[in-house]
This record gives sequence, C-alpha cells and structure tokens, in this order.
Amino acid sequence: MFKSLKEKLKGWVSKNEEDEIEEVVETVEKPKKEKKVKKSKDSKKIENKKSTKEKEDKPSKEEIAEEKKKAKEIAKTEKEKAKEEKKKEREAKKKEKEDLKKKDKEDLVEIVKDTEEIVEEIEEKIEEVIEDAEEIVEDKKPKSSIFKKILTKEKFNDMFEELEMILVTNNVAYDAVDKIKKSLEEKLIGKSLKEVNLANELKTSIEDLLINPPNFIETIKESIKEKSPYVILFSGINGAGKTTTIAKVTALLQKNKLSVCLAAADTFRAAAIQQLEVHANKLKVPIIKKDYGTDPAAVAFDGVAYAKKHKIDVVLIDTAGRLQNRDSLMKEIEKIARVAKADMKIFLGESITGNDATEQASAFNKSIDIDGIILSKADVDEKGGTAISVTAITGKPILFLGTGQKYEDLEVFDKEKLIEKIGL
Ligand SMILES: Nc1nc2c(ncn2[C@@H]2O[C@H](COP(=O)(O)OP(=O)(O)OP(=O)(O)O)[C@@H](O)[C@H]2O)c(=O)[nH]1
Ligand SMILES: [Mg+2]
Repeated sequence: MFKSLKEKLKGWVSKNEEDEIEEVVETVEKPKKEKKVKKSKDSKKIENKKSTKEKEDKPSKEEIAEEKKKAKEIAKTEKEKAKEEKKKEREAKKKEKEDLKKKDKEDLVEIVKDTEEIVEEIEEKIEEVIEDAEEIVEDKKPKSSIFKKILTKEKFNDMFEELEMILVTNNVAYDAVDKIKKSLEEKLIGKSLKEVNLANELKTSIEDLLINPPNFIETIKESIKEKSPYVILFSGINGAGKTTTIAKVTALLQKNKLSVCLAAADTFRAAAIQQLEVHANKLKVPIIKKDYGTDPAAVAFDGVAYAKKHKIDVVLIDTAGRLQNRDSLMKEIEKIARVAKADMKIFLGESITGNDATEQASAFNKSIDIDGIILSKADVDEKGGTAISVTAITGKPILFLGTGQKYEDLEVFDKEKLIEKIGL
C-alpha cells in the first residue's frame, strides 16, 4: 500500500519535496529505511531527468501539501492500529499465563486432596490389621479368669482395701466391715469386671443392710388396743444416755396423747433415782421408785402394776449402766426384762463409739434380744458409721438418734439421711 502511494507521489513532486515524502513513509516502514533511502537516491537521478520532461504536468503546492497531510494521517492511524494490536496481543498472552497459573494451582489442590484420601485409607487399613491381630492374640491367650476380665478374689480384695479405709474412718466397726465385705464378695466375685462398680455396690449393700424403723407411736397404739400398758426397757452401759433419752421419749409420747409412767430401776446409785425424778417432775408424769440398793426387777414390776392400776398407756423402765462383759449385771438385766414382761427392749449406744457400741449392742442383744437401738449424741458425731455397725451386727433397726440434751432432740432414724452423711 505504502509502496504504490510512494510511486504515485514520485510522479508529482520535485526532488526536495520527494525527500519529505520519504520521511513520512520512513516512520511506517522503518526497518526498510536504509534500503529505500538508497533506492530513492538512485531513482532521483533518473527522476531528475524525467522531471524536466514532465514539468508541465506538475501539481500545485497546495495539492501536494494536502496529499502529504493525508499520507501522514494514514500513517499515524496505521501506527496506532499496530500499537493497539500489539497491546491486545500482550494482554492475551498475560491472560493466558494467568490462566495457566490458576489451573496449576487447582491441579495442585486436587493432588493434595487425593493424597489425603489415600493416607486416610492407609490408616484405616492399618487399624483393621491391628484389630485383627489383637483378636488373634486374645484367642491365643490362656483362658484364665484374669484374661476373661472377671473379678477375682484377689482383685476384689485390692479394690475393697480403699473402701475399707473409708468405712473404718467413718467409725464403722471392724466386725461390720467384715460383714459388708463378705456380702459384697458373695455378690460380686466371678462377675465381669465391666459390670462391677464397687462404690455403687457398697452403697446398695449398706442401703439393704440398714433398716428404716417401724413407726414407734403406731406400734404402741396398736399394741395397747390389745394389752395395756406397753412396757419399754432401756439398757446400755454407764453414761450412754438412758435417763436423758427416757425423758425425751416421755415428751414424745405425751405429744402423741399417750400417758406415761417411769420406773426408777437404777437402784445402783441414789443420784440416778433423783435424776429421773427431776425429769418426771418437769414432765409431770408419775415415777415409781424404791430405796437405793433394792432389786431393780422389783421396781420394774411395781411400775407395770402401777400403770395397770391407773390405766397408763406406757411404762418406761430406767436401768443402771452396766458393762456388757459383767455376767452378773447382764443376768440382772435379763431378769428385769423377764419380770416386767417388756414389750420393747431398747439398747442405748453412743454414736461416737463405733467399735465399742457395736460390741455392746451385740452383747445386749444376746442377753435380752433387743427390739431396737437408740444412738445418743449423734449431734456430736460427724461420721455416722456406728449406725451401720450396730445394725449390721444385730440386724435390729435404729429407732431414734439423740441429737442434743433437750427433750425435743430426738430424731426418727432415716437411712437415706445417714447414707448422705457418710458421703456414699
Ligand atoms: N450432746 C448430747 N448429749 C447427750 C445426749 N443424750 C444424753 N446426753 C448427755 O449424756 C450424759 C449422760 O446421760 P445420761 O442420760 O445420764 O446417761 P445414762 O445412760 O443414764 O447414764 P448412767 O445412768 O450413769 O448409766 C448427760 O450429760 C446427758 O446430758 C445427746 O443426744 N446429745
Ligand atoms: Mg441413768
């Protein structure tokens, strides 16, 4: 295109003017410049010869200027177009590069994902293999009780040791601990270890062992419908709380509209008779007493006779404190119980003396076959194990807990409360 335009112009322009056109063309076809300049110089020589001949056809100056201007514009447009195309080309290349990069990234993520899946699969396979191997090893083991994970006597003893400490420090007597241990052994040895929760089993066996007492007032009321008076004998060692508890029980019976009389069968000490008398006066109940040193069984008998005669519902017999290993005194209490035909024989023990109270309860039970137990001084006992012990050894219910020195400090025994107190 530029070549034909150049030739056309050559026919019109003078030598000087032709140089100017060369310049325009040069900007478009730069790489060919040198060659063309040379060529134009050669052609100039020929053209100069021709120019004289063609002078008459020469176009005007304005026309030449116009044509030059047009040529310049065309060249400029072409240049811009070329530039634009190059720019587009560059951008396309850039985009292509970016696309490639993006694709590479995506491919990489895909590869990582695949690798993770493969690793997971391998791990699963390894686990399966290990499980299979363990099963094989388990099958090959000798079928002894340890490998079957069964509670053996040895294992039970180990486990019980810790519980034993808890029981003993809570004032549960050794005999009672042994009894609890035996009952648990019978229940648990040979069971699957998985099924055994020793702490829970202990709680359950203590719950089973403890007895919620029969309703004291209802028992009496029922009985006196048939036969009156209802006779209650209080036994126990010195200072256990017999006299004080008799006063508390009197107050309770009175509250429940039952009439009461007291028999001062502790003839061993003059002060004991006076002590009971003080309570009788305070509570406004009759007291049957004899001289210090008289037969306590005779006093008890007189008390019952008095109640019969005066239609009194309940007779409470106070006795002297005695040690359970003193045979003569134990014989004496047996006689009192027999002579008075006691309907209810109560052993009074102190909450704070776990092992001692248990021994005493056991001895008194053997001697007079007690019907129930009252544990005094529970207000100063933080442990509660004595209640478990005395019941475990005698199999008799605890009727009340003495919880202070006032008349109203007598609480009906509740096994759930005790279990809570021990923290089982
Ligand atoms: N804190 C507290 N003290 C009590 C309780 N019961 C009795 N006592 C006290 O224990 C001491 C002895 O009580 P007694 O009733 O005299 O005991 P006892 O068994 O009759 O004693 P003897 O007649 O000597 O055999 C007294 O100081 C009572 O006040 C109780 O539940 N809590
Ligand atoms: Mg007394």
